[in-house]
Amino acid sequence: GSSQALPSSDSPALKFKVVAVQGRARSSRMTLPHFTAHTPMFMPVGTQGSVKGLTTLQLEELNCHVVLGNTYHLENRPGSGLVAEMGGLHDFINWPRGMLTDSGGFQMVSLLHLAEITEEGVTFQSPVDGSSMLLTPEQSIAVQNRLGADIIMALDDVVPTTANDPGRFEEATHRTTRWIDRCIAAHSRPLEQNLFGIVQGGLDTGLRELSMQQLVARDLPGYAIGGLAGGESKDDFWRVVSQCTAGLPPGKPRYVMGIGYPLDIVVCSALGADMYDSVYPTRTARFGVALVPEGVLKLKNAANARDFRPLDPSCSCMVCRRYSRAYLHNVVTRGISTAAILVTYHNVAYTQRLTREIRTAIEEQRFPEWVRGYLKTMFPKGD
Ligand code: PRF
Ligand code: ZN
Repeated sequence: GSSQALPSSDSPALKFKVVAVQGRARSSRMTLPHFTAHTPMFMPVGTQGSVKGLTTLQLEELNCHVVLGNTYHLENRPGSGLVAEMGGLHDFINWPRGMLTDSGGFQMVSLLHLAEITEEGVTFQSPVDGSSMLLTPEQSIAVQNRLGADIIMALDDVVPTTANDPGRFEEATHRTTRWIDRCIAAHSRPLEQNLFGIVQGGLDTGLRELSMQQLVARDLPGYAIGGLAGGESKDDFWRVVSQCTAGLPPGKPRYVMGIGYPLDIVVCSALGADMYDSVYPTRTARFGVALVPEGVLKLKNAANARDFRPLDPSCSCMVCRRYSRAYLHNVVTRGISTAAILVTYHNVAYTQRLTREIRTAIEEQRFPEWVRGYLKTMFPKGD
């Protein structure tokens, strides 16, 4: 309600100000060195330094506030040394707004077959030439300091939630805490870059609580909730997000890593989360799948061949204003490279509109009604 004081924080390189609260959901402004982002926000992923299918001019046109890069991939090619010589990631890719780099922690899971984890760090076998790269907390931060993103992520020990090994989750939780201290000590640009800690602990309430307490005690500019979106049940996922958003400081940004399904963005925002990233909207576009208010539209389906409507009649993006489903079906099924570009453009427009609507609904104190409308469109039969 309007009577309660709105939470905020003032870190050297990040000012966070909640501007409206409804229930546990909040809308906020996050001032970073390169841009003031509005949250809840979705950050498209440009693992290698560019969002596949989109130019940075298009990302600006789509009003994206922050894009993601990845330490492990960028260090492999072209290398943080070269990026630093080019003036840092912002200048290298010519993106004037916010950037966030992930630490490489997640690649322990996504590239598990190439990774070996010890107390020292993670050793990756290069998929390019077979050589090995040791990514320690110190190395990850040094690379991220050279890349120069507004937000950099701690190296965490990530265990897939589907692993059936309580001992391993406990080890990873404590190691993530030991590594955050090595990350903090290694961070050489705290006045220009914000180091976020990542809560781990799998699906265990006690481990999550411990991880949170230890990170919050370090008084970082922001916190991420890691280790989710890896195949756990929705009930487990929502329970852990709910526990973490309730336990993290109200005046600091909360980032749920790896979240990109529109429904998850809505639910996590209702639980008080602020930031999301995922390859889902852009990757699914390259498979010819468009995000629409009713769910997804598979452009390969023959039913689209004679459908003259736009992808989403309620979307005002460049693609929906200019092209029909019939045309998009044609370019998708024939594998024309424009297809991926057009569907990616729409899907990013969709996620940006979704988060903008969430923010506006919270600011206008009609978020519950907005959620009901959203669910009614996506699940018309009430299932
Ligand atoms: N840690 C890091 N990056 C991530 C995750 C994580 O836990 C996830 C969630 N599984 C996505 N990206 N460093
Ligand atoms: Zn559109």
